[in-house]
Amino acid sequence: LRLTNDLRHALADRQIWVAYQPIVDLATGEIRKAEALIRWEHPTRGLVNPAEFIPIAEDTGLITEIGSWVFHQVAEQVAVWRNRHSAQFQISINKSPAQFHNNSDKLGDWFEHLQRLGLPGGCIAVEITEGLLLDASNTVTEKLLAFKNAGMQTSLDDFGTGYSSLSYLNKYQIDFLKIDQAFVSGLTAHSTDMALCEAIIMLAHVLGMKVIAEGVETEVQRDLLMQAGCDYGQGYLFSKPVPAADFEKLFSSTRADG
Ligand code: G
Ligand code: G
Ligand code: MN
Ligand code: NA
Repeated sequence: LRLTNDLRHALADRQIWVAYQPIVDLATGEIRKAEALIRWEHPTRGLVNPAEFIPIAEDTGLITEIGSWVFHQVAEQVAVWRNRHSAQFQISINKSPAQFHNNSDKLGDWFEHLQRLGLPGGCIAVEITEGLLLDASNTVTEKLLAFKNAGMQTSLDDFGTGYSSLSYLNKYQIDFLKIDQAFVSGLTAHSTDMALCEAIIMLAHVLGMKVIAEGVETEVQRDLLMQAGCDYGQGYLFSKPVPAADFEKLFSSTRADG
């Protein structure tokens, strides 16, 4: 209850900030994208895990305000990095199923904000989870289509842990599959996880999707993923999620001129 009250003030008191984790083109080592991950620095508790406060935000409806703030923040950041570092740079934002079920997002305002910044929709990707596609009510479908119609891309997060059917992947024209870190952490040559990764990647490519492997922590994992044909990698091997100012430094330590 206390936390709920605190969350009401967190945005205005600037306790909430966005961390960015690089997404790397495995073939070249270049940073091509970033995932935006929200952080709450509570004045007395310290860093509160999103797993703890996102559900509170959803129950209280604060998620609308937070989601809108994240979108605006990310749009301004992607404009800067496109200018300075990489013309095709893209940042993905996470959206929980609850954000699709309520109708309070003013998507029109968000899209206008992009236009004011002179940004195409493709500078943003929206990460959703498999459960959302299973439960594709009209509101969900319309919202997903609104993002796609605005030129934004969509990523299926934590892939392999839920129950997506192939027809959903095709129907909603998902652009990226993110292989869940559970499949990456145990990756060794000739393992079941390796066979699974190869199969997922092949399938994704047949359906015209690119693949991002999550939780890449070792060079061995990275090399096996490359061998399996994976397009992008994300994980502690490249960097943990960091503040924007620290992310800037990652650009100069790798090449990013895509
Ligand atoms: O880095 P990590 O522990 O922070 O992320 C925890 C979870 O929080 C992830 O599952 C991620 O999808 C979720 N998350 C991070 N940022 C956001 C956000 O802006 N909105 C929503 N809905 N979820 C987020
Ligand atoms: O949105 P999603 O549920 O995919 O959130 C990604 C989560 O994975 C975040 O909590 C992020 O901090 C975490 N993460 C990112 N890279 C790594 C990694 O290499 N190893 C582990 N264990 N976790 C990671
Ligand atoms: Mn994610
Ligand atoms: Na994930």
